[in-house]
Amino acid sequence: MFCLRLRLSLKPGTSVFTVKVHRVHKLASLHKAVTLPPKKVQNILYPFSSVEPYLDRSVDRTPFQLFHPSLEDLVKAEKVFCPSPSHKIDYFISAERVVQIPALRQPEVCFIGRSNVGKSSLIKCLFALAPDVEVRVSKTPGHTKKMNFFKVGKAFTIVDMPGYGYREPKDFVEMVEPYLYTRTNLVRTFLLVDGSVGLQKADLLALEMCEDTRRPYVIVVTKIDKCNHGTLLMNLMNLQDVVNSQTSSCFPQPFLVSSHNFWGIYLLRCFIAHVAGGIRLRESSHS
Ligand SMILES: Nc1nc2c(ncn2[C@@H]2O[C@H](COP(=O)(O)OP(=O)(O)OP(=O)(O)O)[C@@H](O)[C@H]2O)c(=O)[nH]1
Ligand SMILES: [Mg+2]
Repeated sequence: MFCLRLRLSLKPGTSVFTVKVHRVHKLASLHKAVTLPPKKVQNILYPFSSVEPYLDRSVDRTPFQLFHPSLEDLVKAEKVFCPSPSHKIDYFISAERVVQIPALRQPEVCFIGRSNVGKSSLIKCLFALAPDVEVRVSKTPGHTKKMNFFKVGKAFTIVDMPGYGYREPKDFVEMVEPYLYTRTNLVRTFLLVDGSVGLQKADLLALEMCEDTRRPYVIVVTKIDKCNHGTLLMNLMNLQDVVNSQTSSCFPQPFLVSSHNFWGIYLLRCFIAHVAGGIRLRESSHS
């Protein structure tokens, strides 16, 4: 049911074999996460529950819990992110222009956001059960320069985009906009916003661009481990105001994540597997 914990790759060509060990993070899989104390399990699986008690009674909680799959569904979704010989998870291609990307029949999801918001880290975390997949992360903003495609078996493709804002590629718009507007198999765009700093001017422009495409998109709030509950809630409420008043294609529920401690990763895997991987969830799980 769950992946092997270690994978060894032997590099021939040298007199002594080099053994490369790719460790699977201890929280990569749900079966470890659910052994934590119950409150922690609740917060790691459904991170909104960690800030919900601090919300004013008058605030409607419904939009934050529209997608609330069962543990059984989360386990089902996790299998989609678990590689096997017949279900390989791997880097596919990088491109600077949409015309360079082969047309694919399987659905695609992409991750956009400011440089340094945590796009590559999030994808790496989603792929934590496939530690051989190389997703490059860096402290330096503007690290990802091209659109990087990763295949999840024959189920779907995930695209890691370069960031906008500080140190963005000078042809960012020429690279990303045509993709967002014309890629026919794109089923969801995930717009990442840093939860510790909230919506920035550049994010509002990105939001506008997503609205313009008239395609469904979802907001992911990153780095929730980095700030206190008060700051996170204030940024979250401001975000909800903008979503309510300025958007029509945005899914009303923001997904809260931390790639450093795996909060929200299982829920996001489940949402992606639901919208792109074709898994069927129990009736009550989804909006
Ligand atoms: N505290 C904290 N730091 C994070 C988290 N996710 C990413 N980071 C850090 O943020 C920095 C940028 O992460 P990346 O994943 O490379 O960001 P990116 O959005 O892909 O950046 P570009 O490719 O430059 O656009 C790295 O130092 C990460 O370790 C998180 O959930 N919590
Ligand atoms: Mg990146």
